Amino acid sequence: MSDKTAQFRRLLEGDELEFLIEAHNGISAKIGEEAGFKGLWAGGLCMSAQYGVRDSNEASWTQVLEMLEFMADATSIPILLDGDTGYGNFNNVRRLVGKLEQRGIAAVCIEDKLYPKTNSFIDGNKQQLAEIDEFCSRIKAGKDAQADDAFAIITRVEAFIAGWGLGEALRRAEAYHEAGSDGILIHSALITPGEILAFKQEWADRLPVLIVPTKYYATPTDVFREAGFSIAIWANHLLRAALTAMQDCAGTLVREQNLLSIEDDIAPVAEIFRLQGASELQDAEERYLPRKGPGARVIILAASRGAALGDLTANRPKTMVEVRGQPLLGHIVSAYNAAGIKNITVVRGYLPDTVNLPAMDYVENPDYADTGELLSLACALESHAEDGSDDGDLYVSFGDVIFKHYILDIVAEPEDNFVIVVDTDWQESVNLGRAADYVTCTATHSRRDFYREIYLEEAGETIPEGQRHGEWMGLLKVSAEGRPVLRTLVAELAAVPENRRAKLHTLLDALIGRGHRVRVVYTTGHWLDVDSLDDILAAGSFM
Ligand code: SPV
Ligand code: MG
Repeated sequence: MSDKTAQFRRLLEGDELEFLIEAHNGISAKIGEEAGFKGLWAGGLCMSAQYGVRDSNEASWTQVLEMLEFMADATSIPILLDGDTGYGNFNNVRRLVGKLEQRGIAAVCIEDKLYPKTNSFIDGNKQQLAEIDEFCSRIKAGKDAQADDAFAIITRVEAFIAGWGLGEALRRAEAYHEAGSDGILIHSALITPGEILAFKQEWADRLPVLIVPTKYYATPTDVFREAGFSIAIWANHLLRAALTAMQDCAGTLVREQNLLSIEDDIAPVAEIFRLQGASELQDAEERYLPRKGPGARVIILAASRGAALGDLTANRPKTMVEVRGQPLLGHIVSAYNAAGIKNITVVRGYLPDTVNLPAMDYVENPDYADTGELLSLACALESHAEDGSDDGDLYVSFGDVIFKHYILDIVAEPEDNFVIVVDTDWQESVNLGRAADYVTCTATHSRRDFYREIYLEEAGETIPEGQRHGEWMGLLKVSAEGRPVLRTLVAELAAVPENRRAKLHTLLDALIGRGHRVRVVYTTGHWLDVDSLDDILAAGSFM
């Protein structure tokens, strides 16, 4: 027995009058639960309306099922589905019951009409009722299909709606009772409760009775309580409240073309996040993505123009040149975001205002035109020094180097204080004729010895061909412990006038010179340094 079916049984069979509130999607279901309701009515009228279609089985039953799953996932109280006619005959009802149980729905209500039905308040007396025997076969098949004994099938008597009177209503209710129904929903379209009270008086307590007081809403609730009804369903009120609010808001915005007069009257965006449970995801990210630590940061060095790209960088720096509809910087940021790293600082220089992607920090290197990467890094580190948050890894990346996401996984793994990624396909860069940061390491790349820990011995553009073990792809990871070391060393190096135009391999060599170990992880390709128009074309197919 699931908890929700048991909860619904208690509402149905308890002595008190209980209430269900209509809900039509995940968020309205959650709102109903938070307000204090002990159960939800997934009404056909409002479920169809939220899809923008009529309550005439225009939405398929599986579309209803999909929405029910979101509602059940969002809440811990039972849901009674308004299952219309059961969407067909006995066979459709059995399948429906099985599927509802699978999706955590506690109960279903089926009404004694024919598929496709229409809403009871639209020409009710023209509506055709099902044959009693045929309807009973739907109930029996549904009851036989349920796996959980506590799952409830409520049967809805439409005799009053169709204008057939009390005798027919009682006759039908009795037949449905015998067929195995767990409760009777007696419906009426009158504005007074006469019909439902008459029914309840005759019916007494043979089965619990549910009502939908949409039309006879003026009736004091104590009248229902005293008559002994089991459940009153407020069947459409959340949707109606939402409609009025949405119409007011939309109308005001069309008229005023300004948000000021509505802002204080509508829920803040933070309320949407709260209802969605955004904070739970943030907690989970901390639990499941611990690797890079909450303080993981990225510095992207993107100050230079990239004059070799000609007109493409006349109005923006290289990092903002688009490849496949997104600037290079956007591709780089996406790779970090995908690894759960969102704290990103970009060092700008050339045309800084054009480097303006959202959700990151910017630092300027005003001397970008005659300084190198080392000085740009110094600018970023100085700005970071102020916030003192060295509690996660630091990644240093170039604004013109794009790479496959997995590169971040391989560089994240080693726990050394300094880790770089080295491409063993370094011959490629010789062919392209561009400057490259070659490296010599403690061992060459070997498939057989892939688990071996390899460290950097030297980095630079002038390492002779015979001593090159690969090309540094420009990615450096520094551990939380290594970050203060890095900051001190970069500040020291940046203060030396000869280092004004220094590239970052100067830093790697200085680290080794001071006795720090720089761990190397090898890769074969899977990154691209965008230096020329040919590279731009290559980048298109690379992404
Ligand atoms: C619904 O809410 O879809 C109902 C109740 O079936 S009524 O609209 O009153 O028919
Ligand atoms: Mg309905």
